[in-house]
Amino acid sequence: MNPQRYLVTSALPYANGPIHIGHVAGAYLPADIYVRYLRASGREVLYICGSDEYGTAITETARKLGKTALEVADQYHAVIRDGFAALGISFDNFSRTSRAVHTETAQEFFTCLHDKGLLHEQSTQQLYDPELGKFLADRQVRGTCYHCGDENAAGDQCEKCGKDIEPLKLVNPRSALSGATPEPRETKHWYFPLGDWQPWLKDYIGSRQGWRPHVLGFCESWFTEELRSRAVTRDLDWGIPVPLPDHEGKVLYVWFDAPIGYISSTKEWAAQRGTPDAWRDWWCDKEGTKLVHFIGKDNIFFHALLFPAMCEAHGDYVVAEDVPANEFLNLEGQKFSTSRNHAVWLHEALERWSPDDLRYYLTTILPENSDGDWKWADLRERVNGELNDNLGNFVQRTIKFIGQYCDAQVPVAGEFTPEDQALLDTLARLPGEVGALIEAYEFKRALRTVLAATSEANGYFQHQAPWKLRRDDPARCATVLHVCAQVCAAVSVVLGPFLPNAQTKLWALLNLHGITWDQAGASLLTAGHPLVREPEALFAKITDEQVEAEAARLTSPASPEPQPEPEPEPKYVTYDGFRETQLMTATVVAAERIPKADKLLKLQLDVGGKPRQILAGIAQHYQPEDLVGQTIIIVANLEPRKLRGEVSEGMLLAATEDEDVVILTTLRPVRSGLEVR
Ligand code: B3M
Ligand code: ZN
Repeated sequence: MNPQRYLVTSALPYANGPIHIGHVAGAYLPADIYVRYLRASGREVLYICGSDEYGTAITETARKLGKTALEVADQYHAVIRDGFAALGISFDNFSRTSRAVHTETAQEFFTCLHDKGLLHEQSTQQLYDPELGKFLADRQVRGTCYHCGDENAAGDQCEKCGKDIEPLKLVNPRSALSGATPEPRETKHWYFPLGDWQPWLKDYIGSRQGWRPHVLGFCESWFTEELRSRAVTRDLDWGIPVPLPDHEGKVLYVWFDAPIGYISSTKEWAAQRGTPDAWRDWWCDKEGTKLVHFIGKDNIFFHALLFPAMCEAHGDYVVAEDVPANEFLNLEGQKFSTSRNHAVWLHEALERWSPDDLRYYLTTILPENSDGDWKWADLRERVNGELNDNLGNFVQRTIKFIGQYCDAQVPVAGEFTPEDQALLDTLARLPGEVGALIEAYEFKRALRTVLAATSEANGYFQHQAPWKLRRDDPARCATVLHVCAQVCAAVSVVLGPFLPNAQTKLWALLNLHGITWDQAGASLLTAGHPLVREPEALFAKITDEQVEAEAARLTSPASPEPQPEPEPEPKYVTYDGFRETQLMTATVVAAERIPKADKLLKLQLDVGGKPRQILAGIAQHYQPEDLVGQTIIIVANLEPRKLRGEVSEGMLLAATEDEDVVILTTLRPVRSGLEVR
């Protein structure tokens, strides 16, 4: 396809909470790199997003926080929008599905399918809360899972065993809203018969080029059975009203209206710039528009199957050329978890980190074809080693050198040696190579290619040693610096999509601006071009303390937002399991501090006549002499461990609160070696 214009979308985030860097890695940063590159190469691009404000996730949050759904959406729409702006995600428009333009667009879409006879109405049984007098959404029902027996399964999915749930089959169902026992009642809904579109979908997906294997595999797995009809309406009070008479209390299903949000956000953009019809150029020119949806892998079904089929059924709209879904990002080896505060919230991270550091590290670990893992220590290593020591250092030393010894002007080049030429050839290839990788959605490799060029350039600088040439062969020195300056210029262009702030800074140092992608391979700086004399560093190094503070944050109980906490599950040990732990009384015979270990005390114990040594982290709470003669309780069959070169054969029991530690003892003196149970 040789498109006239690129219409790029990122999944509309649910406005029921802040977004974390896992979301950013999935649907936003890759799309932003893509559109920034397209714009730099002179393509016509529109980058569309907005917040997804309907659905039971929002009403649930609102209920728990005692707010209205719109209040919740207002709050998080702003948090999310500002976070994206601070990270430099360059949407052309960021709308909201609660706006009138979206209501109209989604209702028009529904009416079109309805009037063409492409939806059918069906009666079904649904659980009804008799106390509240309303139908319950699947996730507003809880009960016992008929797969695994867990008593707290939600009506759409069991969190315990992960299996899908049909709410009517739940054992002992209860309303999550009122606690009442819901009863099945008949209700009518409109269905989109996805199965009718299956042959078309197979052709559609079969004829696309270059889709990621995991996306194709996912779609093919859906085709092994007939696609079932999907209800596109719901009995809820928060959503877009079904635009038909006699349908009070019914709204459009959130996954029906949300992708239409891409269209309504484009309409809003067109109206805001005073060309209200311009949205049609993007959505209705099927030959000229290349539509690309950036999403996380959990949204593949909706973007690769449901929405294309909906658009095809509607008839007026372009369908996606590609859906480069990303896999998931983990955090320090574990899944992101809102309830455990195991997350890095975008708006918070931006208070402590530069957008470029976040963007750089995130790009190096994008989960393009397999899951990725965010590790703070890894971020430090990459930012320090790659951004600072490789890229930043090269730019800095080149501009500084020219500032000091060439009066801050790009020097005149003599004849190029094969080494010069090799590096200039790398530069000439750079925009083409990086651009091709970006167009193939290989953002990680694209960024690596940029860094490989600066790494080559660092080697060149080191090997040519301009600081020696300056005295021995000034003309040669000038040529080398000329080449190095060209490296800085070329890099400043290809770096832009990844690190827009660094690009702005670097352009200021180089006294350049507005260079397009295609110009980047040629020589961008002529002899005599003025540079900044004393360049400021492009990046700053990250300290161990910064990384440690992040690690501490992850384990700290303070949750950044009033996230509703799920009830903690009791963790039972079996009776026998407990009996395996041998607790015993012991008498402290001697105690001493351990040199260089300011927390540990070494205790010599008597346990039923047998000597035993344990180490305990209590040195800041007890004087050794106060412990001698005391009866304490120990775990007697704990695997021996070596701490600070000393063996510890067990552990004493103590109650802890914050910093305080109180050793457990017995109400009256007893002999040592007694079993405690
Ligand atoms: N809000 C789900 C999500 O954020 C959903 C995406 C809508 S895209 C049209 O994962
Ligand atoms: Zn289950």
